[in-house]
Amino acid sequence: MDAELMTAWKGLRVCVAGAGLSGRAAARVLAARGADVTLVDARDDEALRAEAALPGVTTRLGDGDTLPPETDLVVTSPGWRPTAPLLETAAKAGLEVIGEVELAWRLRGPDAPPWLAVTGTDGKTTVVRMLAQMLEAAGHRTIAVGNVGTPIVEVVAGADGAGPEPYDVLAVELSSFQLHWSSSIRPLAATVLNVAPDHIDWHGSLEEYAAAKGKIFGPGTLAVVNADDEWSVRLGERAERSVGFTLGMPSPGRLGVVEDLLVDRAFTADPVREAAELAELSDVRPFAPHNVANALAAGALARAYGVPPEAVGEGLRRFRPDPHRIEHIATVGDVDYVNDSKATNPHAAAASLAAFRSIVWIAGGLLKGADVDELVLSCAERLRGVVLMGAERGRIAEALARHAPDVPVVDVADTDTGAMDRVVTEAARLARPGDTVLLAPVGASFDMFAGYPARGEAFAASVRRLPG
Ligand code: UMA
Repeated sequence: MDAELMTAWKGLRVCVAGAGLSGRAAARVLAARGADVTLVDARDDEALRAEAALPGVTTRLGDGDTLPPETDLVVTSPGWRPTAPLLETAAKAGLEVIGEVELAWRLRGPDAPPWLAVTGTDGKTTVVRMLAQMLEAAGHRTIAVGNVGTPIVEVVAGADGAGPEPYDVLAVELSSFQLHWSSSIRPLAATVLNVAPDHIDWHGSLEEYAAAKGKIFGPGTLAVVNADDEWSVRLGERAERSVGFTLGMPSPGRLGVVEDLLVDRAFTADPVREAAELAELSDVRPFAPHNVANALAAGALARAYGVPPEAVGEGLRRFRPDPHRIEHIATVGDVDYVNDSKATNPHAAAASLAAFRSIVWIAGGLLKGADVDELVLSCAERLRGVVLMGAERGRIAEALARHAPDVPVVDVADTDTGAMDRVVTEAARLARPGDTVLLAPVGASFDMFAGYPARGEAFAASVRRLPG
């Protein structure tokens, strides 16, 4: 590790806001560099006290609002809104506020691996995981990090002096929150997969949300643009260099689909005359149009790093989709039960609803400020019925009353542990042979569950309890 980098943080008084995954990783790394770290969280309970007890770190739990006196720098967790009192106090005092991703970038040494970065409303986690498989298939040492679950600062700092750098390249998932708090990152190549309304309550408007995503294109970054998504194109226009991907026939400079093949006309020696075959459409799992776009985005980033076409295809075949994403649970009485608990915004739910012909739709949860009218309009004709659950189900009910007044709607107000059983029983009652009962909630799960995986598991368990 660079001596200058090791000393730059010594004695610096840093307030780390948030003692979750991201904050604890930042605090640990900063303390190891000799910074004077205070880790702050509004929460205070035994579990957090145990998790936040880190060597060389002062913790202050139970007060997330007050900025510790004599702070030089604030490193915030992604979930903290810019309007949080502590962050507003810091901003008023002229202090710099950065996120853990920005911190990771600043901690990179001269031999640090480059970043291939992914953001977008939907598909981010799938794309970094596909990308990691493609890179590995080409023999590169890599890991999927960031919003996918492993704080990037942990990985970047892991290389500190001790032994050789363990990775050649990182597949980095970045959320709009993380990008909001980043200012100097320069991925080698990066993509904005798509932008649709989500997290509006955090960012204030769709424009602000999109602008945060656009920060992924640092100076010199090769922008990988989704030619079929208006926002992705618009944000890519600001980048110095770009290539595109599309579900249609690719023109030179793009990856796309020709008959049943995924092809590359951007990274070949002569994109005007030459196309490279990357994979077959049937290599994309689960097979749905939006997932073909994901595969093309991952392929473009891999190709930008020099992965050969065959390894892109091999990586795609090795990729195993996560549960809770258009996951087929069971067929009961000729009705398919599908779990897409991960569909936590209208854009993701629309992609999911577009994949089935006749649907009993299970929806509800926390809508995060999103509007659902357009979504309901787009699927109204294919709805056999709807079962609503969770905190903001009333808003979905209103949209259904406006745009699909003839579709039967069952409202389940329960929030106890048996609620999902009642939801699934009602859905089974509405379904006819050949239908799909689809959990594509639109809303986040935290009103009733610990997260979308817990909601998906509850759904799967209830389906398995159905008679027959
Ligand atoms: N807190 C306060 N005051 C506040 C807000 C939060 O004290 O005003 C505290 C909470 O009590 C909690 C901590 O801050 O203890 C939470 O921090 P956080 O919500 O930022 O979550 P982390 O555990 O640090 O996890 C974060 C990401 N979470 C969010 O962006 C909300 C994780 O993404 C990510 O995997 C992790 O860092 C590692 O990089 C999760 C996520 O939901 C999966 N992401 C959103 C998404 O994908 O839609 C963006």
